[in-house]
Amino acid sequence: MSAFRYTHAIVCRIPDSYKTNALGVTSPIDLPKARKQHESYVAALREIGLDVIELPADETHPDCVFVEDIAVVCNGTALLTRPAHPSREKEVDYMRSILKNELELPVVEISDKSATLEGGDVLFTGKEFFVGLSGRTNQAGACALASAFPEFPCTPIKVDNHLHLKSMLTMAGPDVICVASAPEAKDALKRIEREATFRYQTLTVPDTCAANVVFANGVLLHRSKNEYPESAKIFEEKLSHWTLKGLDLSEMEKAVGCLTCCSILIRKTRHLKNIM
Ligand code: CIR
Repeated sequence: MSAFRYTHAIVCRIPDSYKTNALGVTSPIDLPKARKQHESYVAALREIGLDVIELPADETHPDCVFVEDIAVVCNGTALLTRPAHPSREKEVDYMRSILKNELELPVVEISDKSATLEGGDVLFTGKEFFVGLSGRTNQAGACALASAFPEFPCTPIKVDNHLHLKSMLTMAGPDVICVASAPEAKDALKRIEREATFRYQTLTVPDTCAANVVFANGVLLHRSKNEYPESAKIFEEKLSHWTLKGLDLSEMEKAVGCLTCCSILIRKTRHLKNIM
């Protein structure tokens, strides 16, 4: 359980350039609505007791709201990633200063210039890492993750037809993987189950975007009943032992974003490394 206890979150406000220049936009973004949805997301993080660090909107980086991709923070260490897309490469510069100066975390950087790694491909179960090999993360990136966190097993998982591994599956509680019912998601889950060091229960939801949830401090943030009624019903039926909070995120989804992508969750303790 301690793996899903957090003290801080980093989020980033949405720039105007998000509407016109975010990557992978599928339909026109309603910017005021996007900002409202983001405000509700941030409020939900505050409600669960997190100290939220809100970075200012960065007009030069249209995708800056998707902070998850820029750093992986686990067990008292922050790993700065190497985003695959040139328009996102420099997002690490500001993040580096926040992690070092504001959060005073030890920051690890990836020296291998051939490596690409984005946080959306990094699934931490509390006991081990699975890292998606996708269009955004390569083998060298997966190796960099493994060497930054040598205390945990780290297994690469091939990602088909999706931006990231966590576009299809995420943790919905300790030892519970929430997975979409789509064939590629089921294939990714099979690969995970075959290679895993530990055993997990699974919860399947019909809507792929709804399989991306945030579990923190005993609260499950999931996509709202309004957006994905069938999946929301499953959360209500199967996970009623947690506090559930449904959120709208349609305007982030239009740029291939999801719930986990909008924050980096951090547990800060006085110790450099935690005993998990
Ligand atoms: C991108 O293509 O980089 C953004 N438009 C979406 C990033 C979503 N990130 C995530 O799922 N972790």
